[in-house]
Amino acid sequence: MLTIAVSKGRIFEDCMPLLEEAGIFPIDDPKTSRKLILDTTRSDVQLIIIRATDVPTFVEYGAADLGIAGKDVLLEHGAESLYEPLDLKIACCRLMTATPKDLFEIPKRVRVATKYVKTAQQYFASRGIQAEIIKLYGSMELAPLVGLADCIVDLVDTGNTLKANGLEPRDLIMNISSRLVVNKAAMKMKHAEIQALIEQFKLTLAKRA
Ligand code: PRT
Ligand code: MG
Repeated sequence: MLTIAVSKGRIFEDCMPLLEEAGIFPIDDPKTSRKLILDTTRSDVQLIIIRATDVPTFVEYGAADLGIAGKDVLLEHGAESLYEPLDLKIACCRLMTATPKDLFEIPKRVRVATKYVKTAQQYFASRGIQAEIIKLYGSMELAPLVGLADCIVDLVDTGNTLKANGLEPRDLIMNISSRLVVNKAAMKMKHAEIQALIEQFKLTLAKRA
């Protein structure tokens, strides 16, 4: 049995076509079902539905053999504990700094609100900027509006969320996409099955390119 960990939001939407090309259709509709373990049309594959940020944890501990997670989430988790064999090129966006529109110069000692603490720390350190990082779990855009921070680090897709809050994107930290991750022990123990799945995903991705 192969267990694949996926999250319910935008990654699920984007990864379904990939899974379907590999013959993996969930039997219950994840949109309406409350089940957290979904059987699929392949009797040797099940899906578990978890929070996006929990995917690397389940895969690291072997509770799932494989997972699909955003590079943003993987960077924060620390990648050493997982194999990352494939960039699935789905759920793409950019990790960026953003500030209020009328802020012309970022202060020498900048306060940054973000849920990406590690990545932000590394980014500002690499640029020699002294940053005080304030960890938030959501609604980062609010922080500069109420004086909690000068700047945020967040994901940007269309830019509409920033715009609606009087912010603008400044520097690109990294292009983000979702990756296939694999538990290290499973990669050895279930090598043939996992490799076959990776090859199938590669084929689908090649057809798209
Ligand atoms: O379940 P939970 O809410 O805890 O997890 P989650 O919010 O991380 O899940 P989800 O489904 O929202 O995001 C999962 C993954 O999708 C992320 O880890 C990213 O890798 C990827 N992704 C791609 C995005 C976006 N695009 C994106 N635009 N994740 C979030 N956003 C948010 C962004 O944080 C901001 O609030 O959308 C807003 C900006 O969008 P625009 O279009 O207004 O710029
Ligand atoms: Mg979300």
